[in-house]
Amino acid sequence: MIESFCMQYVELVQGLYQKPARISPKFFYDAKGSALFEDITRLQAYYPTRTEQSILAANAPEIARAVGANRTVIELGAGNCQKAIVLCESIHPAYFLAVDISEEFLHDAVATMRLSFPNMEIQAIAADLTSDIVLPPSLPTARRLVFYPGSSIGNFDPSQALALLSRMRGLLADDGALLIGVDLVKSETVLNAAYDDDEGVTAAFNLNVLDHVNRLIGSDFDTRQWQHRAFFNAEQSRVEMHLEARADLLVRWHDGSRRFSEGERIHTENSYKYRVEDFVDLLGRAGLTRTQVWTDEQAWFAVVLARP
Ligand code: AVI
Repeated sequence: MIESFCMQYVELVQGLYQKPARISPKFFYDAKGSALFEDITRLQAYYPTRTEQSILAANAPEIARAVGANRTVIELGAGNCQKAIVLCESIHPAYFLAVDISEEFLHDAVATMRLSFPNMEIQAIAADLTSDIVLPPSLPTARRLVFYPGSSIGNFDPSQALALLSRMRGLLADDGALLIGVDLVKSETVLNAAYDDDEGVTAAFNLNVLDHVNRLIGSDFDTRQWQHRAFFNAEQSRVEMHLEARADLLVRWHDGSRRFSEGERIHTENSYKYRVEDFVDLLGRAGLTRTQVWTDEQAWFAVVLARP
C-alpha cells in the first residue's frame, strides 16, 4: 500500500517536471472522476459508449455463438460492469472477474452483478493495467475470455497498447479469447465534439484530475486557473486532452514546485483512433488473430474477437 503510494508520488512528480508536463489518464478515476466519466458516457456528443452497446446488442446471438458458453470472463477496466451485464446475459459464463483501478467503484458494480447473476461465481480485484495483472489463484485457466470494452485500449500509446495486448494474451490458454472494443478514425468534427462537449462534462472530468493530484501529492493546483483543451491530432491519429494555464502561475507540492506560463499545458490524455486493419496488425504482433469484427452502420466503432 505504502509502496504503491510512493510509486504514484514519484510518477506524478516526474510527470509534472517534464516539458510539457504530463499526468497519466489513470489518475482521472477517483470516485468523482469515475462518476463524471459515467456522465460522459451518457452525453449525446460522446458516441463511443452507446455505439459499442448497440453493436453488442445487435449482434448478441452471433457473438454468443462465436464465444461459446461456460467461459471465465475477465473484464478489464470493468467500471460499472454495465457492458458485462449485457454480455453475460447472452454468453452465460461460469465465472466473472471484474478488474478495475478504482476500488471504490468496483465494490458497487460487483454488488449489482451479483444481483443480476446469483448463480455465477463473481470476484473483483483492483489493479493498474499498466503493470502486471495478477489474477486470483482460484480463477480457472481454461476457457478464459478477456473482455476489454469501451476502447480503453485507445488510451495507451501504440507501444504500451502492444505491451498490454501481449499481457492479455499471456492470461489466455489456447482455448482463450479476447473481445475488445476499438474506436475508429472518423470526422474531426465528431471527434472534437465528443471530447469537448457543450455541457462542459468532459472539461469537469479533465479538471478533476488536479484535485485528485492535490490529494495524492499535497499540491496546490487551483482548478479555476486551468482550462480544458481537447482536439484531434490527425498525424498521430489521436484525440489529445490537455489542461492549459489561464495565467502565469506557480504550483507547489510537498518537496517541489513548478512554474507554468500562461498558455502552457499539461498533457492529460491521448485517445487513439484506429483503422480496423491497423488494429488487427497490432493484435497480430501481440500473438492474437482476429476471428471476427462487428461494427455499426457508420463504421465509427468496432468490436473485435481475437484468439491466440
Ligand atoms: C476511458 N476512455 C476510453 C475514454 C476515451 O474516450 O478515451 C476516456 C475519456 N476521455 C474523455 N472522454 C472520455
